[in-house]
Amino acid sequence: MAILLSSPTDDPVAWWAALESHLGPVDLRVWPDALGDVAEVEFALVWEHPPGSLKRFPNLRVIFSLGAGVEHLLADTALPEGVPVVRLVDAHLTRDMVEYVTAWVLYFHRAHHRYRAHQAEALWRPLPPVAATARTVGILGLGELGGAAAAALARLGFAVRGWSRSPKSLAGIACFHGREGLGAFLGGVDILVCLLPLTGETLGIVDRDLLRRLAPGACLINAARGAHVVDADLVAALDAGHIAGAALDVFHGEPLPPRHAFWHHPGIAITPHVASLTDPHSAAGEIADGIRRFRAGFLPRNVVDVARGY
Ligand code: NDP
Ligand code: OXD
Repeated sequence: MAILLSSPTDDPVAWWAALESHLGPVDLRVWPDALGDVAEVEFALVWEHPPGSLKRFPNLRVIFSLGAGVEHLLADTALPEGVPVVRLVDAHLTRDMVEYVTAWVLYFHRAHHRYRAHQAEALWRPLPPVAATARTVGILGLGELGGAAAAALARLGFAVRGWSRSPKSLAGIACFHGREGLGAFLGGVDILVCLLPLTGETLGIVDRDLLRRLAPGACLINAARGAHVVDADLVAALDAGHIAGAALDVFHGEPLPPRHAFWHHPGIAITPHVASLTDPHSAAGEIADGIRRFRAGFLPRNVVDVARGY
C-alpha cells in the first residue's frame, strides 16, 4: 500500500514520521516529484491539490482532507468517481478552535475593542461591566467545531445560541435551524461566530441583511471561510456603527492582499488563517484509524456528503 501526500504547505517529513508512528512503515509518495508507480497508491492525503491530479491514481480507495473544510477539494470537478472523501475531525483541531473563539468572545465581551480605540485617543474612560449571562453569543454552525465552542462558552456563563441545517438539542444551548430559523436566531445576538462549512447555501451568508438583524453594537468573529462574508457589507456596517468590531481569520483571497481595506480598518482585527492548524501527529492518528477501518471493510468516519457539500 502506498499513501500520496499532495499539499503545497505540509511538511512531508513531519507527515511521514507521524504516519509511521501510527501505522508502522509507510510508503509515502509526495506530489509532484516522488510518485513512483501510481497504481500502488491507495490513499491520498490532500490539501489544495491541483484539480484533476487525483485521476492519475487508478487504484485510489479513500481521499483524506488534511483540513476540516473541504470546499476546495469538492471544487475539483475531476475527482475520481466513487472514491469517498473524508474530512478531518480531530481533538487537537477542535481544542484550538475552541481557544480561538473563546479568546475573541472574551475580548469583545470585556470591551477590549473599545478600550483600544480609547487608547488611541489617550482617553481614560471605564465602561460599565456587563455580566456574561447578559451577553448573547450566536454560533452559525453547530458541528464539530461550533458545537464544542458553544459548549465552552455556555460553561463560561454566556447566553449561547446556535444555528444548524438540521434540528438539534444541545444542553444549555438555544438551538435554531434552517433558513426559517435564521431570523429568530439572529435577533439580539451581541457576538456572532461563523463556523459554517462553505457551500452553495452558506456562501455570502454574512451580508448586509444578516448584519442588520444583529443587536446594535454587535461584533463578528469569522473563523470559517472568507467567502461567508460580503466584505463591502461588513465594512459598511462597521462604518455605520451598527457593528462595533470584527475578528477575521479567513478571507476571500489568502494571503489577504496588502491593499485590502480590512488591513487598516480600525474595527477589524486580523489573524492569518491560524485559528486552528492541523497537527500532523494528532491528525495522522485519525487518518490511520480511517485506513484501518477501510481495510476491515468499513467506511472511515466523517465521510463527506458530496451532494450536501460538507
Ligand atoms: P461540521 O461539518 O462538523 O459542522 C458544520 C455545521 O454547519 C453543522 O452544524 C451543519 O448543520 C451546519 N450547516 C451546514 N450548512 C448549513 C446551512 N446551509 N444552514 C445551517 N447550518 C448549516 O464542520 P466543522 O465544525 O468541523 O468545521 C466548520 C468549518 O470550519 C470548516 O468547514 C472550515 O471551513 C472551518 N475551519 C476553519 C479553520 C481555521 O483555522 N480558520 C480550521 C478548521 C475548520 P448540521 O449539523 O445540521 O449538519
Ligand atoms: C481547515 C482549515 O479547514 O485549516 O481545517 O481551514
